[in-house]
Amino acid sequence: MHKLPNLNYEYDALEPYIDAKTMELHHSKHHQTYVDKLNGAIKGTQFEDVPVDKIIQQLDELPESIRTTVRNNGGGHYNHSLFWKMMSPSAKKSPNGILLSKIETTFGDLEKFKDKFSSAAVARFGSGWVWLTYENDELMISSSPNQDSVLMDRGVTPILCLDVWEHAYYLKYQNRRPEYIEAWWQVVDWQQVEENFAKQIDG
Ligand code: MN3
Repeated sequence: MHKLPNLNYEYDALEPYIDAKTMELHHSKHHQTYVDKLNGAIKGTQFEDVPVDKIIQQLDELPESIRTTVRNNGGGHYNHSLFWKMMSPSAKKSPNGILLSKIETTFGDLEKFKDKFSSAAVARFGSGWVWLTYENDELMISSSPNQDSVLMDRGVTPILCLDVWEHAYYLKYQNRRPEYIEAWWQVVDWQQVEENFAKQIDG
């Protein structure tokens, strides 16, 4: 049985950047629904006890009748579980060390990196996610539709991710996705991003 992970902070902790009502609905309703639907789909199959990151990398092995449900809801569970951890009210405001130097050699500087990542987030049509990954010794920005991910597509664990589904911002920002993205940078926990990056260069 997959379970909704607890947040490391209260629903109102990311105010004013991400409002409490959005956080509550996003976590306790949207994410919970992905978990419930995933559990419902794999109940009684051999995949019942397989970790979600493994399931979404072997979608082709699932019975066709549940494949799309697991893709969408397993993807949703995996993506949101990462996303919550990359935000914090006491966020470290910027990266340093190896990650910062890699950002500088790849994108010029931190601001240019943020601009490029934000542009990818604005450009993602409809619902989806934006990713920072480390692939073939290079930092890379990409995006995916729906609840797909770089893990699902290419077996790569994201270093940083951003949810650009309307449910992530509509209550506070309505159709103003760029404002949501700008605010979100204020709560990105660079400590966590550095840890995610360190795991990639070690592995
Ligand atoms: Mn979401």
